[in-house]
Amino acid sequence: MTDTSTDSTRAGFVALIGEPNAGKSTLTNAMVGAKVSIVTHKVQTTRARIRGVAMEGDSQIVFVDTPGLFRPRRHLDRAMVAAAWSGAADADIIVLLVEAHRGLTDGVQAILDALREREVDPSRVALAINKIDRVPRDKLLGLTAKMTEAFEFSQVFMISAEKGYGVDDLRVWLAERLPKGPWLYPEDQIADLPMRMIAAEITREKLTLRLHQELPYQLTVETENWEERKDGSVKIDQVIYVARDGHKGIALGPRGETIKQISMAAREELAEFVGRKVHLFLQVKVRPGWLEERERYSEIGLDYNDG
Ligand SMILES: Nc1nc2c(ncn2[C@@H]2O[C@H](COP(=O)(O)OP(=O)(O)OP(=O)(O)O)[C@@H](O)[C@H]2O)c(=O)[nH]1
Ligand SMILES: [Mg+2]
Repeated sequence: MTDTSTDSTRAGFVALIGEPNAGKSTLTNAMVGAKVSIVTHKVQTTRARIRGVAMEGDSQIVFVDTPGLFRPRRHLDRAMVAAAWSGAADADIIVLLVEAHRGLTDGVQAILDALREREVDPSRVALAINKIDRVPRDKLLGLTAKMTEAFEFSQVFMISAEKGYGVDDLRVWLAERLPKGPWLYPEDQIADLPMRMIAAEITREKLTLRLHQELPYQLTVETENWEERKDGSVKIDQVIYVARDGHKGIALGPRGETIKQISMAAREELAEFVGRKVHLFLQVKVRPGWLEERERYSEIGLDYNDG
């Protein structure tokens, strides 16, 4: 007897690419129906490829959230951009996200040029004009015309990842176009990032939301210890590495108020994520060279050599 589950099932990878802040992580979470990738109002939030798994009918869609594409300056930037392009290269379908209110920016044009340079087959590239809740309807027609003139997208979608508009249509369309084959993950799995990395990302989100200016870009979070306790709770120890002495004081805040607030916010979300009580212990360490350390990169899920 043949295994019927593989006869009708489809599965594959869909890479979400775009400029920083386009809404890739918001869309990933909307597709998965749970928060698997952190979101902030700041650019360059996502640092590595994050996979989120969504089911649509008989199709399993593995969304690959990627770091934003921009002109990199630092070592870390270059490794992030390389990770994004490699996510796109491995994908069955690429969805380019652009912001409705910003339109065809120089940054978007650079991405279109790069797609062509890399000889990516346009038939596997769709366009999603995101944040349509921010612009009047009539503006969208002009933008669509401009975008389709600039690149031969196989399909154009108008969505609001945040409000959920158009998200179902996009998911159905993607599901139908994935190759036939068995599912790649168990049906109930939603992400494939290790727990300790997700935990570090949650803390980094709270730091990014709370701290100002350059600091969030110059820190990294690592989960050092994860201990399941007999009473059912979890004890998590994390280290926040900052690049400069002065940054430590800012992260801690007066009388440690800032880090306390951050810790509370992170602990609350972690508890929700693991469904248990969480004891979170944060430590801030100054490590001037971390942006050039191979080991820090692999902790984030990046390849140091790509920098
Ligand atoms: N108004 C509006 N805001 C949105 C929408 N989608 C995302 N945002 C907001 O845009 C900001 C950036 O969203 P992210 O999902 O972090 O963007 P990203 O593309 O993953 O950004 P990077 O990881 O930095 O590349 C956040 O403040 C989101 O709340 C949308 O449909 N409408
Ligand atoms: Mg992101």
